[in-house]
Amino acid sequence: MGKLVALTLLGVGLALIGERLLAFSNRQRMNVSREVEPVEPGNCHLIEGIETGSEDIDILPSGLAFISSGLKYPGMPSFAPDKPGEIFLMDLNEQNPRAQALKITDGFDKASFNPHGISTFINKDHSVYLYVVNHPHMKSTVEIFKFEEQQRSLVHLKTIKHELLRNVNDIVVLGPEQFYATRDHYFTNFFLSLLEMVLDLHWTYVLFYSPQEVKVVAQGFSSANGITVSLDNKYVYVADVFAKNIHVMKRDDNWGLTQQKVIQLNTLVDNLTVDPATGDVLAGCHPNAMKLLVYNPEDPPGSEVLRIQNVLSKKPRVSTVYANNGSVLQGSTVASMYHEKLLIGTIFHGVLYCEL
Ligand SMILES: *[C@@H]1O[C@H](CO)[C@@H](O)[C@H](O)[C@H]1NC(C)=O
Ligand SMILES: *[C@@H]1O[C@H](CO)[C@@H](O)[C@H](O)[C@H]1NC(C)=O
Ligand SMILES: CC(=O)N[C@H]1CO[C@H](CO)[C@@H](O)[C@@H]1O
Ligand SMILES: [Ca+2]
Ligand SMILES: [Ca+2]
Repeated sequence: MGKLVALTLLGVGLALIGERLLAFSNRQRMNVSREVEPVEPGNCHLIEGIETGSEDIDILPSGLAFISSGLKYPGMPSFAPDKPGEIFLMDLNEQNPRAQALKITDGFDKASFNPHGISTFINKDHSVYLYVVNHPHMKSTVEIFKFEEQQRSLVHLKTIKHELLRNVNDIVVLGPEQFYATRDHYFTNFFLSLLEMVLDLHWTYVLFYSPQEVKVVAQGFSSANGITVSLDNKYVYVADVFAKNIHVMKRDDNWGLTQQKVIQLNTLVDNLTVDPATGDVLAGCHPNAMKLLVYNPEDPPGSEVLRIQNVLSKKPRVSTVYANNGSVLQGSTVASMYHEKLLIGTIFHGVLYCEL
């Protein structure tokens, strides 16, 4: 009898998985058939020297931009699977900004460097720290570097590991060794994580980390991805890529987060940044995620950047800043502004520079 029940349950389970697999493609959760209407703001060109991804970008108030490049991520294409990742620097004050790879000082395992989300933090004494989500051997750590501007180098200070810091996508640093991080899938095993995606389990979360305390502060995301804070540091914005939305959450004194609202979009939202001039949220998006999962150079994944104005109001306004079918830029993940200059990053392709 026990076996019969188990078999029945297994059958029901398999049927359920089949149904969800069908639903997955049918309901166009991945926006399978979506075509992209091109939108180009002003003058744009690809930056020379970055050809293997620019997954995350963070720009300092001074106009220096950090770009994380060379991500190797299960299920995603990579144009240089054997090349370690790098952090590039661009000075957006220059007439013709160029990208330069930052030297990383000895004592850090550069061969397995696999940088993902990044976040800068400026200390009271004006020192600049770069926090980098790293996936050495497909694990997740957070690396803390001190940025030496004169030497154009990164000095490795510390590796943070924690039981809850798994499958980390992005971080936003708010104090010395104090940050929020997103976990973008629950299972570490690739097959189980695919199953998780198909079943849409909503088991991912946002974590708060400090040396004293580590805790889950928001959960129930389909796939929590980009994370950033408002200019006044009072609100945290979290992109749920498969749910195609942005969660606006209010911070409390104990680093807890309370959801204020969800801004629903029609596209898969990846990384978020805030325009320092206006407070608007800029979202790097995947207009057609299936083209990312099944990569075809003849019909590559496109790129899309949205601007969300009046995020906290009843009616936030969403407009398209950039859109391309992949002929110029493939698989955008992030957009970051400095004055009238815009950088758009990608998972595995180039980085686009635009003067608006
Ligand atoms: C893309 O996804 C959204 C939300 O799921 C849906 O409303 C829209 O119809 C889809 N568009 C296409 C062209 O698949
Ligand atoms: C993308 O758009 C360009 C022009 O905007 C067009 O020439 C090209 O055929 C399009 N590519 C695909 C794959 O649709
Ligand atoms: C910094 C950051 O969150 N980057 C992410 C941008 O989106 C891509 C695609 O999901 C992620 O892989 C990156 O981690
Ligand atoms: Ca980031
Ligand atoms: Ca991301």
